[in-house]
Amino acid sequence: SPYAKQTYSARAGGFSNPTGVQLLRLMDEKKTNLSIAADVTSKVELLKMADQLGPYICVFKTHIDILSDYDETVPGALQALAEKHHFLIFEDRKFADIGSTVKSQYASGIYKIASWSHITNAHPIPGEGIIQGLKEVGLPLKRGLLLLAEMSSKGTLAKGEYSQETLRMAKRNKDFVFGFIGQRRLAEEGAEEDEDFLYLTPGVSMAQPGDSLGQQYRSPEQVILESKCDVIIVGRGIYGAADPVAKAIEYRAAGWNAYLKRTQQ
Ligand code: 5FU
Repeated sequence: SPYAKQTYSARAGGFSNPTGVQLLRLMDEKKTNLSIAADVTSKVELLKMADQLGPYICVFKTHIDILSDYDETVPGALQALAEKHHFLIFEDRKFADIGSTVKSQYASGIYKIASWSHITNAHPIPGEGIIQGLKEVGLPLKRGLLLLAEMSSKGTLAKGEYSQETLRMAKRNKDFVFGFIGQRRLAEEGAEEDEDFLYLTPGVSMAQPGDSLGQQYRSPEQVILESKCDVIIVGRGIYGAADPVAKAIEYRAAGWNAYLKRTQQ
């Protein structure tokens, strides 16, 4: 891939979505390609994690609907920490319905995701209307969307032609879609990679091969160097450790060194 050899900030010019551009620049400025998957169930723990790990990450990934004590102070508090530590918020909502329904799910309900989350994601399974619907809400707010091209879990159906069509859908919607959740950089069958996207990759651990529920882990080097993805997403490998800050520093260094090697800076 010609893009994988370039620095993040040098690639920013090839992106039209403002959130994608912002993320690429912020990674080089902060020297981090680490995202934390903040899968905790209390708002105090969530905000503590954002404040403690904020200096080391580019993206703070949430599952807001697992909080058992969510209230409307949470988005404002998260946004303030995002400003303080210069990271982007990614609500890993995995929308998967028709365009008309996801519009309401994105803008409304209890969580009003579009109002506070810079990035969200969607399964391409319903077809392109899902992008259209989310775009009508998200683009006026300068938000960005990731499509789930592949998953980290055992037996995933998102592979082969499904992933290829996901790439084509993204190419037709570059104003809003700036990248993928995936396990490797994608190129169209038999063709050189002709358009740049960001690849954010979950299923990263330096300690475990997987969990008991089908999660499969790879190392930061495998993800960034071999598979040429851009951002490592780490959950239990960091917040499950005795000292999460020390672990975040380790993962950040591993991810960043792999990127330096890849770009040979
Ligand atoms: F799209 C995906 C995927 O393919 N695999 C994932 O693991 C998303 N995830 C999320 O990344 C998942 O919902 C968790 O929030 C996180 C991985 O957490 P872990 O603790 O590092 O396994």
